[in-house]
Amino acid sequence: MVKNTMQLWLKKIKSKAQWTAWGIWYIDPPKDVSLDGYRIDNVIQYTDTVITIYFSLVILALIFFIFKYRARSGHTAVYDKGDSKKHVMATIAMGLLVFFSIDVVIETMSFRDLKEAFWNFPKGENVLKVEVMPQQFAWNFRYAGPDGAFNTDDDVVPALNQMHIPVNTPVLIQIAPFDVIHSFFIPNFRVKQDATPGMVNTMWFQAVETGNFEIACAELCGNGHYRMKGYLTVESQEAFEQWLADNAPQEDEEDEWDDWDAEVDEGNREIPEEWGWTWKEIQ
Ligand SMILES: [Cu+2]
Repeated sequence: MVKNTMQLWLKKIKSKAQWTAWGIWYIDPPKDVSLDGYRIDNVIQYTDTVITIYFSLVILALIFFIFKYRARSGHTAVYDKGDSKKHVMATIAMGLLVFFSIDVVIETMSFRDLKEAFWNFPKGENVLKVEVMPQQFAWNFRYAGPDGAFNTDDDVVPALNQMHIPVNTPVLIQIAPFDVIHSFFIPNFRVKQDATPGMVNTMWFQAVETGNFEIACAELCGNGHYRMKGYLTVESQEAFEQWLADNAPQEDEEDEWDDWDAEVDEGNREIPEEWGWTWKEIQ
C-alpha cells in the first residue's frame, strides 16, 4: 500500500517535473502567456533551487553527525553549549551565506523587475485602458468607448465577469472595489493587484498569446470568494474591436440591469447603476 502510493507519487512528480533556466519546476505552473511573467517565474525558481540545495546539505550534515556521534562503547557524551569562537563564527558565516545568496539576490531581481517592467507603466496611443470594479462576488469591467474618456455615456460595460483584450497590446487597468477588499489575479500572466476600498490602484500587463484564461480573486472577501471567477479572452485586434462594438451601449436600451439580476446569484450585493471614475493619470 505504502509502496504503491510512493510509486504513484514518484510517477506523478516525474511526469510533472521539468527543467528550466533556473532549476526545476516540480508541478507545472499555469502556462505563462505574458510579456513579463518569466521574471516572476525566475525569482521563484531561483529561490526554490537554492533552498533545495541548502536543505539537502543540512540533511546530509545531520545524517553525518548522527552517525559520527552515535552512542557506542568507549565513548562518553560531552555537554557542549556551542558558544566557542569557532561555533559562533560558523553560525554567522552560514547566516550571511543564506542572507546574501537568497535574500539579497531575490531583492535585487525583484527591484530590477519592478523598475524595468511592473512599475514601468506603458504610455501612448496603443495602450488599452480598462476600469475594473470587483464586488461580492463578481467582476465588472468598463472600457472608455469611442470618446476615449471614462465615466461617459458611450462607455462599454460588458456582461459580468467578461474581460476581453487584444494580443500584443499593453493593457493598463485601474481597479477600485465596490465593497470590500478583493484582489485581481491572472495566474497565466503572473500579475495580481489588490482592490482597496477608498483607493484606485493601477497595474499593467501584455498578452503574447491568444486564448481564454481565468481571472481569480486572490483576497478572501466573503462566503462566495471561491466562486469569484472572471473570464479573460485574449484575441486579435480585429476580433477585440468587433467585441467592443457588439457590447456598445444601445440608444433604445431598456433597463439592462434587469438581466443582470438573473445572473447575480443570491447573496450577491446589487451593483450600482452608475459606476466608473475619471481615469487617474499616472504621475
Ligand atoms: Cu473577491
